[in-house]
Amino acid sequence: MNDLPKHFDAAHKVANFPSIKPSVPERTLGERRKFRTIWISDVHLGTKGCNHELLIDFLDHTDSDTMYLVGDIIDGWRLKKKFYWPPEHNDIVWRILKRAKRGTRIVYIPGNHDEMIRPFAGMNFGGVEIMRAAFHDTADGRRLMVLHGDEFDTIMLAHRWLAFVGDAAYHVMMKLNNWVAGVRKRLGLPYWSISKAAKHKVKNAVEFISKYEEVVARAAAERGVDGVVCGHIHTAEFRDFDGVEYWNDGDWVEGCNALVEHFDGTMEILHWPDEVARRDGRRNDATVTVPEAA
Ligand SMILES: [Mn+2]
Repeated sequence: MNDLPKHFDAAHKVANFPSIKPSVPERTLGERRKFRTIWISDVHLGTKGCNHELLIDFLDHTDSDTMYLVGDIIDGWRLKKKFYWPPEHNDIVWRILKRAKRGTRIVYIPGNHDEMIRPFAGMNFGGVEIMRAAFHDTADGRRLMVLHGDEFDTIMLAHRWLAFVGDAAYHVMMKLNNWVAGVRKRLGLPYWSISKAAKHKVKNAVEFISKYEEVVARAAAERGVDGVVCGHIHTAEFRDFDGVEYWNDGDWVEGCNALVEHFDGTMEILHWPDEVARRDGRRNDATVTVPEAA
């Protein structure tokens, strides 16, 4: 109950946008990479698992005509248990609202962790359209169904409590993940996700993911669309099921991925830690070549 004033404080800060300034200032160095569409999901704001540093970096270096927030953006399940909301999480909300203000169409499709926002489907908050699912037409005329994806998660539908147990185990793993990431950072090693590595080694998890992808693609085929974009299972992937495209935009807890559509309709999964490494590499090359040129 002592957490209530803090809840109000966060809501108050968001409501007072844009008079407030983000704690991490927007980086406006260089050109933003422009895309027709960006999809991100499974940000899990309100948890320590959220990699806000990389997400802020992503938001400051990209732009798009349309941006889909494909669910589990805010982790209401975690927030209910323990209120955790560092200033950087406000900064992410601030940047999304700022995008809407600059003219990006923002569509927010709540997931299972932010299901408390689902009843607001059809409403618009500060330029953010809340929808239960969406249909996206690509520049080259493909029609994609966009949804979070928990709808296909039979384990969650049948045994909801199991999902909560899984959620607790998952957060123990995330704590370990953060610790390893911190140590690696201090040693100057690139970001690497322990849970992502573990998930790929666990046979059942791999089988589950594979089955999930097939079920989602089949549902899309039944709807007569060319493909589907979802999130939920924290595994960025593209698969082709007899001409039906399955795209998963990944997450910002483990992989730190975004799905983008270029202006010609080509789609690409961006692995942001790699993009940052490439950018830093180029920057180092530039500082090396300057004295040679002079
Ligand atoms: Mn989910």
